[in-house]
Formats: sequence, structure tokens, C-alpha cells
Amino acid sequence: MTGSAAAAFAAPASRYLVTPIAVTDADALQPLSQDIARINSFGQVVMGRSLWTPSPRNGVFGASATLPAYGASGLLRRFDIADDGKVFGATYANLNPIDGYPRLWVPTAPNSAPTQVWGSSTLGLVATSFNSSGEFVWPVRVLSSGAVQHSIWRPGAPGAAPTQTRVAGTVPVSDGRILHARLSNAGTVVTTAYLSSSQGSMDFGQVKVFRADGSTVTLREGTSVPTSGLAMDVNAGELIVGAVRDGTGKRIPTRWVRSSSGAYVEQQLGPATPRSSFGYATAVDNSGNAVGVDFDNSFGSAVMWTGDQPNSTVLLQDRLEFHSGRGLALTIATDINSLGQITGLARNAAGQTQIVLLTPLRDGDANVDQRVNFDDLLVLAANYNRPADSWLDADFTGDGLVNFDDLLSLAANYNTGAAGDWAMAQAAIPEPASLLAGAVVPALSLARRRRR
Ligand SMILES: [Ca+2]
Ligand SMILES: [Ca+2]
Repeated sequence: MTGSAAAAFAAPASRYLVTPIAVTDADALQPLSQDIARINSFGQVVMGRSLWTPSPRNGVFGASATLPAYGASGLLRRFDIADDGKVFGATYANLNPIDGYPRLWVPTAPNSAPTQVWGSSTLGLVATSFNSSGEFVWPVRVLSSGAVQHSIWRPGAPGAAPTQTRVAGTVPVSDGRILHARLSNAGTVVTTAYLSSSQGSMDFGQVKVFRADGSTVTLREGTSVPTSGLAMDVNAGELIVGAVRDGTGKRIPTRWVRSSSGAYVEQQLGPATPRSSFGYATAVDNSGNAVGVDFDNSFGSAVMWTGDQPNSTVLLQDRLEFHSGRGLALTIATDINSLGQITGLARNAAGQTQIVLLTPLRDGDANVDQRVNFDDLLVLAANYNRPADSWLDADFTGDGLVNFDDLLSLAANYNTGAAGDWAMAQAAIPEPASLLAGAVVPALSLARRRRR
């Protein structure tokens, strides 16, 4: 996730608009960083070879660009996107998941398509991330020992090499396998190292925290199945999310909360009832709302665990509104940004994996720009008393019609409550709006009284 200072708890949206972005050949259920979509605070989404950029900022429509190639061909992985649109990734010479050559795509203007690529021939990069300051953590294998040194870097100008700002810490893993590493806004590095086959699975290992003050905390020893874990994200309040393996090998969605004493307390996410299978938390926002995947049914489902009720599981599929891509089944949520936009993977009717963007909806916000104002009233007026195809037609109740109920939803959130705006909307859209002349003024007035 990206974002600035820790904020008071913000409840997740009750509904999200689905934007299908692209079909991918990724595994729809793969929770590891190599195959997941990431989103920045602008609403740009990176995955595979492409970068999707919304217009306007945080909008629900956008365009994809292919990131330019650099150097030798190989398997390309994109690990994260900074708030200004820089993309960090790697080229692998083969399918070995251990080592890669780092690649950094830098846009010439913030959030434009990156055209400048920097690359290094230093082998040993694994999954990495940006924080909101634009710094990134770069784990590099020390070839003589196999240990992996995690250092913090700051990108340079377009095309220029980044500069190292400090070393965070070293994991003495013998074969250099780091499964995942992330950098918090406070400079904390959270990393997961695959220690040995005694952990039983290549996607779990030792979980370590390198704090900016130089101290190191081991959250999971990772020497056996019941002691191994996976840390996937850390927020501005130093809340860490991921998963652990229990004594039977099941993967349990987990968070680690930093107490006032500085110790981390491990807590299960979701209900404590026995799980049929497993789950992972993949990302967390600054309110502590975590997203991920839960396999309590026979098929993976994209879920959220809210910061204030981590023991209950919210199925995101139940909160979706579509303007296209109807029928998509969300299988995993991969990231969440500071606005609450969520990226994920879904299965479409043809059985393909689809990258999707979920944007929080607020009643009355027909054009989904996070404001309820005259522009939305115009949409509603233009469609009043007509069949509606989606939320974007101002059908906020989802009954396929735009009518008085939708107007009430809009009025409840209207920015000024100015009934005079309706006369202006009528003037702009003379026909169906005139049917409602007597209704809008009471509706907006009612909303004003409720707010007092
Ligand atoms: Ca709006
Ligand atoms: Ca309606």
C-alpha cells in the first residue's frame, strides 16, 4: 500500500465499482508478489508488462501502456509502483525465482507512461517495494555467503542510477531466497526468507523486521512448518499482514500489531472456527483494513478484514457494482491504496484470469470522482425515470431504474444541498428532469435537515 501519515480508522466502502483492466496469464489464486497487481495513490495499476493509468486521477476509466524492454530478454516481473508512477521490477535470465536483474522505470512527468529505464547487472534481486517517499528496499544476495543484504535506495533522475541511503539488515539465508520484502513509510523493512525444505512449502519462511532505529525483530523463526510465516505488507502505523502456517500446515491469514512496548502481537485474521483450507492477507491500508484471499469455500474468494473487526471476514464479491465485466468472480485482492481502491484478480466466464480495479462508491457519486455535486445531479437528471444500465447512470439503488430513491441517495450526500442546482440541471436537461420539479426541492431540504 502507499499513503502518508497514519490516520484514524476509516470504514471500508459498502460498495465498489469494478473496472476490468486486462486479461493476464497469471494464476488467479497466486498470492506471491511475482504475480500480483499493485496500485499507487494516483490509482495506477501495474502488473505483468503493462501499466494502467486512470483519467482523471483515481478514475474508473483509463488506458494501458506497455513498459519498454531493457537489456537482455527474460522473464519480467514488476514488483511495485511508487505514487509518482515509478515502477520497480526485475528481469530473470531463467525461471529461477531467486535472482534477477533490477529494473526501474521512471516517468518523465509524474504519472505519465514511464519511458526511461534504469537497469543493473548486479544479480540477486528479489521482490521489493516502494514507500510513500519513493524510496525502495532492494535485497541483494552476497554471493560469497548466500546471505541477503537489504538496503534502502532512492531513485535518481529519469535514466540515472538510484543511490543507496542505508543498509537495513541482513538475513543469513544460505541460498539467498527472499520470498517477499516491503518497506514502510517509517523506513521499516519486513522480509520473508525461505530457509529450507523443512518448512514444507516454497512460499513460507522466516519473517524478520528491520526497524529504522537499527533493531531487528524476528516474527517467525521459519525453521519448520508450524513456525514459518509470510509477511506481505506493512502500513504507516507499522501494522504487518500476511499469513502463518499452523501445526497442520494450513495457511492462516495473520496480522502483527506493534504494541506500545514495541513488541509485535500476532493475531489471526478472520473467524477462529476451523478453516477448510487457507488464506493470505496481501496488503493493508493505513486504517488497518487488510485485503487478501480466503479459501473457506471450495474456491478462493477476495476478502477484506477490517481494522476494527479483524475477526470477521468481508466477502468483496458481495459489495460489487459493475459497469462492465459482469459475471467476474473475484478470487484474490492484491493491494489497496490510500483512497481505498483495491486491485485484484478474478475469473471471467471464459475461465481466464482478469486483473480488476475496485473503486469505493459513495451514494450519489454517479461519475465516481469521490465527490457528490452538480456533475452527479446532471447525470441523474439526464436519466431520470429511465431504465439504467449501471451505477454510472445514477442508479445508486441497483434496481435498474433512475428514480426518486436514487435522488434521495444523492441528496443525502450532496455537497451544498442547494435546491437551486436542480433548476440548473433541469435547464441543462429539459426533458425527463421536468417530471421531477416538485420532488427535488423536498429531497434536498430533507437531506439538509438530517445533517443538522
Ligand atoms: Ca461525483
Ligand atoms: Ca435506482
